[in-house]
Amino acid sequence: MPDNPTTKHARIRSLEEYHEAYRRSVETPEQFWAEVAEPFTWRRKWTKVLDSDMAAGRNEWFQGARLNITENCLDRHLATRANKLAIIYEPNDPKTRHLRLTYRELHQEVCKFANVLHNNGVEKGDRVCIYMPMIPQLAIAVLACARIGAIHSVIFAGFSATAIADRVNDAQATVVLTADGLNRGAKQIPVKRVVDEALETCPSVRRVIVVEHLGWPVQMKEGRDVWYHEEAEDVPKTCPAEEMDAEDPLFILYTSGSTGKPKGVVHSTAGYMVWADYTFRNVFQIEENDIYWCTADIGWVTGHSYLLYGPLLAGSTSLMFEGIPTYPDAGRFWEVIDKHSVSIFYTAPTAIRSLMAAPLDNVLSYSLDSLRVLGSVGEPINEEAWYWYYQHVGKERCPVVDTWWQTETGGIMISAMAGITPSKPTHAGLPMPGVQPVLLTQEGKEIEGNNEEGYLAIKHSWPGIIRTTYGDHERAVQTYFAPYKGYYFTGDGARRDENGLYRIIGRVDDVINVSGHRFGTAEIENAINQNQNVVESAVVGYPHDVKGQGIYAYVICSPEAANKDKAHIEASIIETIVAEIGKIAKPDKIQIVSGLPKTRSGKIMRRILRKVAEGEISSLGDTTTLLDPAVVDEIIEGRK
Ligand code: 6R9
Repeated sequence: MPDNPTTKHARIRSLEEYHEAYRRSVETPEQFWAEVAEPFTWRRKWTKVLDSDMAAGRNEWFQGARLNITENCLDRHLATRANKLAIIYEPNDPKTRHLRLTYRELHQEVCKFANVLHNNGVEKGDRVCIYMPMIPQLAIAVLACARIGAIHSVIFAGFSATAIADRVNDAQATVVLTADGLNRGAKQIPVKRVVDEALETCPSVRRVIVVEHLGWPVQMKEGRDVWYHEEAEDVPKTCPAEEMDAEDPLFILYTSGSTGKPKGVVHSTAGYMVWADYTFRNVFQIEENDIYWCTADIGWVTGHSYLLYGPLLAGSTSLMFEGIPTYPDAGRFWEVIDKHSVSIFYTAPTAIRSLMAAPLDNVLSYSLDSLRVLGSVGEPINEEAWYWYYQHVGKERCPVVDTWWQTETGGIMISAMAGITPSKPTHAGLPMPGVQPVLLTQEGKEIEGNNEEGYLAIKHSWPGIIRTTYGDHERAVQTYFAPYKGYYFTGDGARRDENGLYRIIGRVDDVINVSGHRFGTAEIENAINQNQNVVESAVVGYPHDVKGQGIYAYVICSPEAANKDKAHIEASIIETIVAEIGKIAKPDKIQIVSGLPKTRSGKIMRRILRKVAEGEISSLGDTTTLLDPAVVDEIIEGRK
């Protein structure tokens, strides 16, 4: 048996080992991470493990090191795992054949795609936006960018043309990768057409490479658009990996914050790699023969770290699913698990809740014997969903890991390690080694002891920490590092129980989490305000049975709209939001109001709007400071 480099990686196998690793990671972080990083393939080793100034938002890990992440995801495994499956692709339609790619095949496909990118003028440091369905070419395209040192920015293929244009322009991308169309359940979506519309306002883009998926006719713009399969005809199956600096950006991923404009979260190469790999192997307690399935789309950070990079770095088999949980029926997830003998399953509470609503037979008619570990991510998991997942999917045999983290953290921060550290319903649990969570008062004082609640912040740098927001470092500083000096501020509130386990309560800022997707209330308001009928709007979240949070929009219409039919106005507002952001941001409720509760200084009192949306009208609190307290009565009256 040839020496397998990845078996040397630090792996925690007992609670004692966890405590020991945690202690070392806090007492001697540089030594700890140097040991963890040792077994990767480095072109050159680092000169300094960590150089960090949290207050300035400056975090550099493995300074001076040179590497390429795809050599660690692919080349490194060829000696021992060339014929092992790297990716299993399960298509939207169960009647369509699935596809499997071994590590050798994936390596070749990535090299080919990288050569196509090269031939189309893509160079190290260029930004490439990717708007593609969940098909193997998406994974291949992302890795191909990393192979040649281009910075990938994946845009979830549910975003609208306007949302694509915002992201492409912010990143100043020169190349866009897309497909002719995509399948989502019973629907088919002409993806290329959406890109065409977006690119009308994106002067930086000079090339679009189109992957054929549905075989649909598409319009190809002369001089700009090329078909991938034509470009790939004669390219070599090997491609040397570009040597990158540890801190060279690997990708940009746009995410919503409390301000109107989504920001481009930037992750770097070495730190992200070490973090994605370490957390993946330890949280899921990966074994060589696991078949691992993360249901997230690669358009979100979970897809980046735990569908693509984490599993491939660890040499695992990762399943990639094009479809949705309820197509052709609510048994699809369970059917796929049985079909491919999935042993580790990682999904979002919203998916669990939507499947709980279906008759239990949908899950009971599958054996699910292959399952060993269950994971949850994206939003707090309520107790009912936790137990349903544990009992009916895991058959009370599989530990549930509730993984708390964020786009900005690069990888899992607080979570049980399957079967090793405690897993308690609705609690994420203990921090990963290297993560030092604290609870802060609003004024920024650390709250000591257990059974306490506060603002969740992180005290020390960790390898996967956000490096900057693309093109605007000051914004990163203001958002994450300035609110509480010396800490990374998460925007979440949390509680620490009597045993020191963390429970995430939810956002403490103006971010709402709808089906595990983040939106800024201001972002949705900006979209609504584009509608010609609208003068002003205020958006809040409210508890929703399936989505976790629903979107409730209060809208003031223009005098000209007064005579229009309300249903017509609402439909038109929804249309605007779908065009500005995408279907995923559609409000659940729209209430047309004549005024909004404002303080004398003109600030909207969202607290009141939230209470009304939640139906808690008996506890509105003090409304006497309002400019016009009467609007509150009107809002209560017209409540949806
Ligand atoms: C990975 C991801 C981040 C926000 C985060 C928090 C919420 C994520 C959670 C969770 C409770 C969990 N969140 N995981 N809340 N328990 N296990 O989702 O990243 O899209 O950036 O969202 O999601 O509020 O701040 P992202």
